[in-house]
Amino acid sequence: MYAQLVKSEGSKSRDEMTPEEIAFQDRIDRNEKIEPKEWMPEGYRKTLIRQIGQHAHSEIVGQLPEGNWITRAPTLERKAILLAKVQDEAGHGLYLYCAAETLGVSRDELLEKLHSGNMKYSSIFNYPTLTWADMGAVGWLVDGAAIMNQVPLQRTSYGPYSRAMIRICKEESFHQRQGYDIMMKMCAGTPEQKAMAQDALNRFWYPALMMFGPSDKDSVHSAQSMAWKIKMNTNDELRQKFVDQTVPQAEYLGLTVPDPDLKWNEDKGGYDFSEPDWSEFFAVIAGNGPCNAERLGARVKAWEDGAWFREGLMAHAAKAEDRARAARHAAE
Ligand code: BYC
Repeated sequence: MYAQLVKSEGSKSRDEMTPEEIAFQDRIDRNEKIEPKEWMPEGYRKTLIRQIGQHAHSEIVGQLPEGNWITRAPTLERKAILLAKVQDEAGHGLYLYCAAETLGVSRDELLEKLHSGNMKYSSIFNYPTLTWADMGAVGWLVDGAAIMNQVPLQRTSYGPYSRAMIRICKEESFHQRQGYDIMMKMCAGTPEQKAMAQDALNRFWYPALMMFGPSDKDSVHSAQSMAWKIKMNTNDELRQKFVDQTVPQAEYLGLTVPDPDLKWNEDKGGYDFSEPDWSEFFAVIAGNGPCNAERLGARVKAWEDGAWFREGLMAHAAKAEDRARAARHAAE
């Protein structure tokens, strides 16, 4: 698959590379990590800023659909767990913004691009969370898909990104398990609770499949990103692994995956399944999903509401700096 992609989309061949680019590619091929101050092709730096930045934004925007349920969690224990999960996501966003900053872009620049609609975040967060069962489905499916994508990224070629992913993946597995635990409780509950769990699966199944990005034939960046080991797998490879892992989990819950064409394929050793509606995916990433305006509006409002605090911090830092300078002069 990788060879096919490289061929069809043509990342640079060795003949087209400069000596510096060849030396860089050789380091990647030897699985050496690239560190911030080292030489890198401009395209590598830009691709990383795009992917890490989008990933950071996804974590921060991803807090919103779940944050919505903190005040309505059914028990004190569920509330504490959900609160911890949503806080973890803020932490993930911050590690990732820091990793992006090592590439020479500031957090403010990245946020400005998010707020002006010039940078994306994961399509999944543009869907509403309508019931408590959605907290189960989000943890089980959305965090499950995120882990499937992020575990290989622990081996990504850029050192700061790879190290951030190691820590994030540890926390993501707790997130996935808490979601599945909610689903188990709902499915062992009343018929109404089980119906809520089924409804949540029905609504989140295809949006979760879309998280892996467009099918390989429509993926613009995969070939070059895989040659640079910024991405370790194609979108379709990870989507297939996710389906193969998740279907038995749905069966264990006694739920039905909303795909009449889902069928085990003995020859390929995996499930055949229906593709998501790609026109819906492209509409969502173009800004026209069910909750795009609400999500972006919430982030812009949070940024504007926090202006007084950022200004206060800067004023405090400037005063502290002035005092330190005066103390240094007095000591001389
Ligand atoms: N949503 O050439 P392609 C999480 C864009 S959430 C929006 O295949 P690439 C979490 C893509 O950016 C998960 N946009 O792109 C869980 C490109 O547009 P641009 C966040 C998408 O980059 C719970 C265009 O489509 N994870 O962690 O090679 C709570 C063509 O696509 C999506 C990451 O970000 C999408 N689903 O592959 C809180 C993981 N898919 O940029 C948080 C790191 C594609 O040219 N990212 N697009 O305008 C990746 O692994 C890759 O960037 C992707 C896409 C697999 C997502």
